[in-house]
Amino acid sequence: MQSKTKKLLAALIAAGVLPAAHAADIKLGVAEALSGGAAQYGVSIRNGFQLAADEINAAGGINGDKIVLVIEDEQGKKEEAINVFKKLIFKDNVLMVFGPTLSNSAQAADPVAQAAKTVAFGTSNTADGITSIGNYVFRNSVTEADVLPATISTVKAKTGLKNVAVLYGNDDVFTKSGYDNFKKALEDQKIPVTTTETFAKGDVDFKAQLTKIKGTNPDAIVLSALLAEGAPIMVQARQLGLNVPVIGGNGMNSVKIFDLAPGGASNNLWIGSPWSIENKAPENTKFIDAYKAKFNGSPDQFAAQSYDAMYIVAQALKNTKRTGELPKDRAALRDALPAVTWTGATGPFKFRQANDRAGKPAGYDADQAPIVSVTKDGKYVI
Ligand code: 1QQ
Repeated sequence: MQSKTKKLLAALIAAGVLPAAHAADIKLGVAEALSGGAAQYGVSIRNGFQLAADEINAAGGINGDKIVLVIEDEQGKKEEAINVFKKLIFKDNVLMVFGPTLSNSAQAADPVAQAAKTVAFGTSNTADGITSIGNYVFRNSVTEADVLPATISTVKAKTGLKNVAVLYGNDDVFTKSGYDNFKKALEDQKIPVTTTETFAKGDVDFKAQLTKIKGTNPDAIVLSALLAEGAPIMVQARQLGLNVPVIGGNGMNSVKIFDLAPGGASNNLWIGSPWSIENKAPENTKFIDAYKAKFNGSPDQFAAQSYDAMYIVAQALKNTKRTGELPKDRAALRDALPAVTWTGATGPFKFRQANDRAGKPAGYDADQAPIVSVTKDGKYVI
């Protein structure tokens, strides 16, 4: 194109006369919780996507085509996740959808994408059964089933714990699945449970459960919670003098815990994750530096996973021929994804085929091993 014409086009786009998108732009949907309690995760996730998409575009995009993100707030609610998935898939005609933030929402919204033969790619869904929804469902988040046995065995080896009390949210797909997997890991590793207590989403006072737990004198508390409830649980446990290790799942793995449970209340929290801010691998250092420069704060596991997920999809897109026919292009992306391998902020990554309930091949899980760390004075220490 002549540079005069280019300048004119740019001026028309800047003035809003012409839309910025052109035929070759690649529209990807992002459906995350940007408001409500789950925004503790969703905002980091969105940041990770934006950072990676900007980097990919600055480096020439996908064989010259730009990635354009269509970002929607699903509020951490399953009904909203369904609405947003429908908008992105049927109105915005995105090539695929990233999200939603919570497994609770994914279980409700992913069937919409599966039925529309559009990839739903979760970067933070860790409950059992998500990828059994179908062959268009992918995730790079390491499941509770993979993380919790390693977390328990590490804490057992390092602290010599003999028994634990269990506390979990019984009305959320993720916290319930975390409980199921904790229970199984504790049985497998022959660790007795002194008591099992529950709470519900939105609860703010956990003193009754924690007092009961304290009465059983456990060596540690196993906690399956999201931050909105998990952080006040840690604060109230420490107030009651329960200073034993707390063993959490993916929901407790965020630097936000240091603000939400201040003054040492967050100390002695054990979690497992493939990602650590202390990992000095060059891919991770580059990610952490770029994130800090762009967002003026430290990244967490959730930002690292969405950042890597964007690069994983970019690799698949580089290996597919887009025709402009949406159903064909959506199917081609799905078919290209399983073979992608990528070394990013979370280290080397590949997919592992998951099965549906009848044992038939369905979607794809992350094939990555967790590293266990413990919080100490505002840091995760390995
Ligand atoms: C899930 C989770 C949460 C911690 C997401 C942020 O792992 O809901 O599956």
